[in-house]
Amino acid sequence: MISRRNFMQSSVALAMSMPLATLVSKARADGVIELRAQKISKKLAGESYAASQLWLYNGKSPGPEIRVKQGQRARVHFTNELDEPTSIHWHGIRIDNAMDGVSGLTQAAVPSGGTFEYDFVAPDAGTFWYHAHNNSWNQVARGLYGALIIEEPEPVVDRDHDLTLMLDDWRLEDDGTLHLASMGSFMDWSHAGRLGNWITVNGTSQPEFKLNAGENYRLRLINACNARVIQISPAAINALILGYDGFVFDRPAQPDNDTLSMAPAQRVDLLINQPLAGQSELNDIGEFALQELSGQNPLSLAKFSFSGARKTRQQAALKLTPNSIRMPDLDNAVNVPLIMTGGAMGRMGTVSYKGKPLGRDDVMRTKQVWAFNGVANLADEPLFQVERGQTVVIKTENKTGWIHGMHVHGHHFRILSRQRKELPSMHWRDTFIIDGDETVEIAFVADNPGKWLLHCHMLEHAAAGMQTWFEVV
Ligand SMILES: [Cu+2]
Repeated sequence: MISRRNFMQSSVALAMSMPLATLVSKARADGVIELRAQKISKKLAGESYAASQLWLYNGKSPGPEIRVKQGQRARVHFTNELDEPTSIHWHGIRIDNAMDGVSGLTQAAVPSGGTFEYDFVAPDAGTFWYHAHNNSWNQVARGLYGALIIEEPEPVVDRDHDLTLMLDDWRLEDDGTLHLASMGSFMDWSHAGRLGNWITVNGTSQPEFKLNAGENYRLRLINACNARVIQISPAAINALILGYDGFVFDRPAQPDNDTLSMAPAQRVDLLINQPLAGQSELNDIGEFALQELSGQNPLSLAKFSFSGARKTRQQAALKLTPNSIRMPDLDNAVNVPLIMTGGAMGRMGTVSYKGKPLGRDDVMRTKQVWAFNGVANLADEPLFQVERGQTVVIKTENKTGWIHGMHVHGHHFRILSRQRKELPSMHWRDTFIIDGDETVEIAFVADNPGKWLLHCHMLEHAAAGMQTWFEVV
């Protein structure tokens, strides 16, 4: 379905003039950034299609890109103009707990008409994002997200060469409107989550980026999909990898595999540098498409064309400065087992939900079909509680038949082992992929006090039971 739609769309999309980049937020004179969650009518699929009723920050899809220098204060005055409560989570930031934006855990949801002052300092530079964190499965699907870029004191590339690509898949009706009838469907919650049939990059379909040949560009890819694991091939576009989940490496790296998977909420920073077509033995393409490879047919996400005089790659050295973060002390770790169960064709065993056993008859009513360690959704007790500075190893065993993307709030971790696929364990992440029947171990220093969520970032899975929390005291 998706390939047909986006294929059909290509002729429409290319005829339109489209913004190439995300809109960057402008702070007020006092340095405060205004964000408003608003109900907006917007044409997602092109001018010849009907408009969708979306929920967007400042009326834009994606919301304004927020840029703050590393170590500097970010102040956001948030106003909720929706008809229901909401909150904002700053994804991947090792943030002050009170600012993490998880309604029901770190703050009360902001009521309709209410405001909230988000005020935090981001210790790490990199590619992050913000999104609604109350009924996220619904609010994010309707468009409540934007990029959050924490700038290095010394930028890796200048602003003209620093491109954000927020990727999202929307589920649209044939007339181009958001498919509302399937919002919250039990089918999605118990299977792969809400998958869309219409892919946008920075709110438009297949934008084209016109770049200078032979110069370094940083592409910040952010997967804002509710549930789709996006697959790309950095090698196919001669891209190097600069970092994952906001944390850059110490130098650009060759991709490990032909395809690179990005779970919902994961980010990948790429470096591209393309000589002119026919002018270099290195590569003979003057343009290429970044393709999404998870479906039956490759889909063009965005097109890049190169012009200018440079016949070879510019040799300007890139200076990458990795974020400073404490290494886990594996010899003195607290070990936490996390068993994932449930989902379609799976078993949950005996499950408790809100402190009571979940009977068979309750499943359809509560839509709780997934569990961590036999508990669906948040319980009164945390999964674990540790003292600040303690190294934690979480061994996650996925006993469901489904792939998941697990996100730890407030901390970055290292992946220690992965049974079936190689992942570069030497990199920091805030979200990890786990296949069906796979076991993944992660380790981190729990050095950020507060109550932190640990959940599947396939937002329907989280709503249907796949979330828990831990406490650092
Ligand atoms: Cu999941």
